[in-house]
Amino acid sequence: MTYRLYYWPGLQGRGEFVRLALEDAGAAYEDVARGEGAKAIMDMVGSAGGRAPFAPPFLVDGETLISQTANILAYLGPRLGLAPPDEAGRAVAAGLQLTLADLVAEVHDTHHPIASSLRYEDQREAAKARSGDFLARRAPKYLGYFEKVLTGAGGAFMTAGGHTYVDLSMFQVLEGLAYAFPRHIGTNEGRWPALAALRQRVARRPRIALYLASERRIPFNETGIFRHYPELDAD
Ligand SMILES: N[C@@H](CCC(=O)N[C@@H](CS)C(=O)NCC(=O)O)C(=O)O
Repeated sequence: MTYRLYYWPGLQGRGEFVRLALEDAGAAYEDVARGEGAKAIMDMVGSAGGRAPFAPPFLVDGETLISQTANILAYLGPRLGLAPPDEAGRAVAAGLQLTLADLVAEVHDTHHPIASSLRYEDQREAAKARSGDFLARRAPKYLGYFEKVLTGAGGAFMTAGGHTYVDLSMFQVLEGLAYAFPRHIGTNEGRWPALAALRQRVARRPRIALYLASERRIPFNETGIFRHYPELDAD
């Protein structure tokens, strides 16, 4: 069965968390809107009636339509061999993924603190204030937390017992932060050595390394969640 992933074409965005899981597992999937355009998303939403998702990403698996990034990963994890084997472990993984989703939402708000519907240029001053607080307080709080989780789980994986979709998402967040805030991450990454090692470990996974070097990996850009605006970066 080929999974059908629906996400805006041209950006990594939240769709990337799902792509990384599918790629790491070597799963057959179609990145529908990259082939058919964004209209495919609208068409699917329009035809789904009461099952319509609020926003992409969403995944279609046969007759099943699943929305919300963390929920998609909770669904895919066991099917792709990327989840803890027991229910309690899967609940822990889901909690971590939802915490990553909270962080991702805060990253989005560094460049769009007032409204998603406004251009960045129209909220630049507020974005500077928001980014300053994010880098001074929120990013270290989240990263310090994930470092503690990682070391508490043995240092190699985010959940005890092995590699899961949470490791892939953690990798993506670290990559994204390094893209968006290179000065800040460059100055501070020594504070989170276990996370730095996880980032390298995931990048070296054979299917991930191939994916990252392929055209399927859309480069980070200023339409995604992790955007590089030099004026928002700080030591
Ligand atoms: N909590 C949702 C957020 C989904 C979301 O915000 N999707 C964005 C693209 S990354 C979108 O298209 N939003 C449209 C909207 O909120 O109106 C998730 O994690 O999947």
